[in-house]
Amino acid sequence: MKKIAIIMGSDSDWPVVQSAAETLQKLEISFEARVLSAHRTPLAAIEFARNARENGFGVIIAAAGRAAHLAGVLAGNTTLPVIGIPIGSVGLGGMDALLSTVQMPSGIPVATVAIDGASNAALLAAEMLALSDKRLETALDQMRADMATAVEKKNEKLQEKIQKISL
Ligand code: RP5
Repeated sequence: MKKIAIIMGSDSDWPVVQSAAETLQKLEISFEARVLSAHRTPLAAIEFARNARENGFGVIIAAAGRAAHLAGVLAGNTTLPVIGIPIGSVGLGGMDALLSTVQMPSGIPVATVAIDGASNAALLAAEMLALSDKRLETALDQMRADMATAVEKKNEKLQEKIQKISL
């Protein structure tokens, strides 16, 4: 199976990005995570994107905050799917990163998840790889089934609480 790249603009993004790594680990998907910046290390970011397919990656997840050009710069240098995670930060609360990541010009797509939506970025990347991987498709189906069971249990607990109030 192809690997997933998790690229972040700064190590300060890791507390949010960590849940993407955890989700990929749960699904037993190989990944590499590293810091690369569209502004502070632009040439290294471009080189990474240009070689990513040849280096065995299938999807790139790119997380950045503030003037978040990382996902767009990577997407402009590869035809692998790029998923952007806008990181929330003090000041504009992540709206800056959201707009910088999502408003791509025609021809260079970035699939943008919610502000700090790291876990969904990992799930979307997994769904892309699952197009050609039956084991992963089954694992994703199981994850959805577990989620539905958890919601049913929460609802049962809520009903018990409501019954106690009305007694
Ligand atoms: C962005 O600037 C990074 O992705 C990070 O979210 C933000 C702040 O970076 P640091 O100053 O914490 O390194 O490029």
